Amino acid sequence: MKVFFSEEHRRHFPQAELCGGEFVTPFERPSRVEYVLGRLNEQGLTDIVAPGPVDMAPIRAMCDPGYLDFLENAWDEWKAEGFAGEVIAANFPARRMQIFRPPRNIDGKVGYYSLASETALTNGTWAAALSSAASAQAAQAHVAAGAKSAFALCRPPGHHATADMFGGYCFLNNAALVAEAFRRDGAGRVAILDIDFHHGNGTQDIFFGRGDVFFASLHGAPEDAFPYFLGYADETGIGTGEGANANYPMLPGTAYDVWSGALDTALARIRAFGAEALVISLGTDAYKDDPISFFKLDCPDFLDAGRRIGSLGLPTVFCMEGGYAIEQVGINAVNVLEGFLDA
Ligand code: 6XA
Ligand code: ZN
Repeated sequence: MKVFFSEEHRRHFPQAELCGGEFVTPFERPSRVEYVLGRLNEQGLTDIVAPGPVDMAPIRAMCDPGYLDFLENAWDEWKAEGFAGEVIAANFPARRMQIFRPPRNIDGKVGYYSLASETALTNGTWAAALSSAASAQAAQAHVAAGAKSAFALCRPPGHHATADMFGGYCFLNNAALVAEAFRRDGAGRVAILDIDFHHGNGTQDIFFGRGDVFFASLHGAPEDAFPYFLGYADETGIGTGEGANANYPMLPGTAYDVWSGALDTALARIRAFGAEALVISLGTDAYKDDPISFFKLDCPDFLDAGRRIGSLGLPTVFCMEGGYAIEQVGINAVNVLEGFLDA
């Protein structure tokens, strides 16, 4: 399996994450990918290449122009305002406020264009987000050209990003870009399966009204887990998208016996949907020792999950999402890939 990866990810390395009322070193940090690269090499998955330049047209087609302009210029505007720290949202359009009027001031704009305040934006964030999207685009192009699968080692991740909001460490929705690219390349129906611990609210939001892209997510129940305000089982799609969204929220302490049941149900739905291509949002934070999650999957479970995904026999692009148990992020991510290849 070919791997697409850009060193440009290093340009996104905020010093601060707001967590539990403190500023901590972000869980989503550059060293995560070193562990994945190390494990890929250890296991002989050594065909690792840098993507070509990002293709902006699909990003512009997916995202709100004001949002892209914000991402590109936020750092400069923040500095011009005289703020000393990193770009962090502190003000949000809440219930019964003007939720569709972007303010002029950057302090207001950052809240308008975000869904949470843990994620800081820095000088190199835009470049890193574009390089992450470029890896996803290159992986998709590789599979569209005939390869059976590819791994986009994306950083920063993407599944929380909507067409007009960042948050949950995500800026551009890589998995959604891959799904749209498959559609453009002629796949009539595409499925996205999100196995990250957190609900893929961004991906769901982008395709909620669409019947051609099926979205399924296995995640911590929204009553208990970030992003808290989306991811319930009764969110099934709207309009022509009705029936093309499937959420599998699960409770604290969920282990592989229950999780794999949800996986099998999601895979059966994808098969029944008639997907011609598959995108996997590959987070490994369902792992038992993940510092910010509450599922109980163990390393071999990721291998088995990969096998089950591989049994669909679909052209597949894996996009890296979360996973913060730093020593195991590589083992678990690569286990999914090896299981898939083994199926
Ligand atoms: C913020 C938690 C963000 C989780 C981001 C993530 N308190 N998403 O891993 O998959
Ligand atoms: Zn996650």
